Amino acid sequence: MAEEQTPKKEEENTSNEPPTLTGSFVADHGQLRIEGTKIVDKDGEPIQLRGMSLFWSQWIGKYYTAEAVKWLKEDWQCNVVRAAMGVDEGGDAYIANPEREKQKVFTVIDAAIAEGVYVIVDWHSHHAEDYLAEAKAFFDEVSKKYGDTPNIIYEPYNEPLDVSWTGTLKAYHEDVLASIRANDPDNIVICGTRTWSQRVDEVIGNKIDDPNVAYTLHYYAATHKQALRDIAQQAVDAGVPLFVTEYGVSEASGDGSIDDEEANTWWDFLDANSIGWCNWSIADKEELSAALKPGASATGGWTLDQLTQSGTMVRAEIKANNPKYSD
Ligand code: IDC
Repeated sequence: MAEEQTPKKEEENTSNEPPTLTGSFVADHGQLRIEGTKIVDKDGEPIQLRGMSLFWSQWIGKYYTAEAVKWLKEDWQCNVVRAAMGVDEGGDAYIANPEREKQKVFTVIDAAIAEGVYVIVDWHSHHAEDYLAEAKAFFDEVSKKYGDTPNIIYEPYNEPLDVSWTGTLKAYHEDVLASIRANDPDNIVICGTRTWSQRVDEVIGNKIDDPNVAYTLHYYAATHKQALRDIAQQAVDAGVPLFVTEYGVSEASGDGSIDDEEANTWWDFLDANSIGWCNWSIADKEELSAALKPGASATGGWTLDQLTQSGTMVRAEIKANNPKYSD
């Protein structure tokens, strides 16, 4: 499997290249919903989204541009992007500067709609239960503004720490979900679980009562391996729909080392279960999980030598699997 999945170099990839489609991915697939453990499109066909997560908006917000999203769709063939809006970290994120951070997210959403790709709106916090009122107001506004487009996917809590699902997290998600559902009856909401969104098994028998809720599984391939896949498989087997809104091919620190073999084992696992994903991250920070080398332009147009090892691997994986649409 891993061999088959290794994408060919671009210049060699001529005869097997899938045809270039016209229109856009969202024009073709439209309103998404959850059926069983899978995300299906407007025709009930399972679809697997693959794309990129942007970095914490307050720290590397420069890639929250229409041009970067356009490049990710055209050159990388992403069919989903994730806006990771920093909430509380560092003292200068959404809580301190709501208008500024919100506008970055709106820019990305507008671009995703224009490009016909799906967009995950992520409340990027490790302490979201401390900001429930702010989360409700934010998701109320986003769902009022964009809830009638099929592009939007909501992620109300990036990564809870050691917080109980039954005691705290489920209620948090239900509260935010109610704000969303008042405006948007059907778009998918993806909920985080305990221990950096790894304990999807704790949802078994205790799912949120809404047909279009999925649960986030986060992994970093050089740290999290078969034991975490076993947890994920257990959840899927028990009927819990999963989406990997964030993963890295590096260690969980976002740096350290890259594990190419585990990265491929994870991709095979996700493909086998039709689980969509976004990779961490579109950033030009000097760390191994960053896709771009320092100084890469805020408006896309990245040459292959401006991509890091991770960026090169992930772009190839996306291009080998996602359909290509013309400009
Ligand atoms: C990391 C960044 C790193 C930054 C750190 C701050 O890569 O540069 O210093 O955040 O906390 C996650 C988080 C994500 C992390 C990433 C890598 O969702 O915010 O980004 N990671 O550590 N969960 C597991 C790993």
